[in-house]
Amino acid sequence: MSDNTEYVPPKVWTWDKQNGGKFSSTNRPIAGPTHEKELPIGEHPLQLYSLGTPNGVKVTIMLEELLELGHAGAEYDAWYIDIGEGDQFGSGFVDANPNSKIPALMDHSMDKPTRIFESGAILMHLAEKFGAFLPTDPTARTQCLSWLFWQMGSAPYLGGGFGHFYHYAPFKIEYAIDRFAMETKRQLDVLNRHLADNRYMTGDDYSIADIAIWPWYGVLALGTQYEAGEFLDVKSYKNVQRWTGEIGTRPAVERGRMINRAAGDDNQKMRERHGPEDYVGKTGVKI
Ligand SMILES: N[C@@H](CCC(=O)N[C@@H](CS)C(=O)NCC(=O)O)C(=O)O
Repeated sequence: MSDNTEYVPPKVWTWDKQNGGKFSSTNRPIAGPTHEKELPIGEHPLQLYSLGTPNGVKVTIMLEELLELGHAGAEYDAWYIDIGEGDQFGSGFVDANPNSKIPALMDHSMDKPTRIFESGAILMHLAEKFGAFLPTDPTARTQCLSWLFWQMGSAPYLGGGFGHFYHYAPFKIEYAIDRFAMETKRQLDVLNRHLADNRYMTGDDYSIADIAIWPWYGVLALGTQYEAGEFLDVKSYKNVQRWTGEIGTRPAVERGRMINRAAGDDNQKMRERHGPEDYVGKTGVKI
């Protein structure tokens, strides 16, 4: 292993320089708004402020799944939050999520407009509101919530750990890549073993556990995330591959993945979403 011993941390860390990484122009060590900016509000009760990243896509897949089931009350407006430009630090967004991270949901159908932040909390809120994708049987429910919270705790090692140091960091640090590749592969093996005996994360029924895990680990298994498919040998996780393929072809998943995306093929992305008519002309979309 290469030896990287040049840096000696000072007694007290201070924010006196940018670290040169991809997110260095917006990352900062303090919370709160940097500027005044109200959030737009559309006509539907559910207003989503998000971006087409794995954490954002969890929520758009959930909303599309609810619409697919016929829950008209799940109609929503999805607004584009450009985290590269610092939109998450606008005053309106900070009111919706004091943690300044997408996704944030405002539910205007409650007694008073209510903010929900953290993608896991948003999935639970929607599942309970519409009585869908969260088992009611107490045993199945605990399993579903265990996997949901597993995702919340695990994905930062994949994204903030492996993805950051393998893909985004301005230089490669062998120690960091080894540490997080090891943990990411361990997590893939956790999923692979579980999916050997379970069609979905909670057994026979598709649930918010799958909806939370797929945008991270399913997309990783497709091989494109962080351009790390070969490096992590994702094809060897056969049960994850089977589950990834099955979920990836669900119409709601195909639609949910397009929303709040700015990059890529025009036929497979939309910056904002305000109604089903927005999908007209998009490749492969079934409404
Ligand atoms: N635990 C949060 C994580 C949300 C998160 O990390 N969002 C990222 C994009 S995927 C973000 O908004 N980053 C902006 C920033 O850190 O300034 C959740 O699940 O909602």
